[in-house]
Amino acid sequence: MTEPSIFTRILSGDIPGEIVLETETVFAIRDINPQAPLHMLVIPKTEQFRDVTELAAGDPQLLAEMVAVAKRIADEHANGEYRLIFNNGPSAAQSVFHVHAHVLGNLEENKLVG
Ligand code: D5M
Repeated sequence: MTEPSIFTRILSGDIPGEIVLETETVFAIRDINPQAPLHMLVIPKTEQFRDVTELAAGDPQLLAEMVAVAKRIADEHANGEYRLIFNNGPSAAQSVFHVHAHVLGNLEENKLVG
């Protein structure tokens, strides 16, 4: 059996992490290395999808749920506007192969990261 991902370990309470929002199918945490004043990760509870390409093909409804949760985060922690980033593959800076969306907000004008 493969090891649970770092995100699954946070969800199960195996390692510390503040879950800021949770639905039946997804949860959100603050990124440990924030790249913007608001930087959260929206993560499906299942780790069966490595990246958004697999997720979109395998469970588009779950992808839609991730986007809805990203919007809720932006409404609660920013002004409703947000950047949504999926890194796909090691050469595109993906380091955790349990699909997750980066939600960035409260960016200063003309200072967009990445
Ligand atoms: O994004 C993986 C992201 O996961 C990266 O921005 C750091 C974040 N990370 C890693 N470990 C933790 C813990 N323990 N808490 C919160 N955030 C974490 P990627 O797109 O795969 O590069």
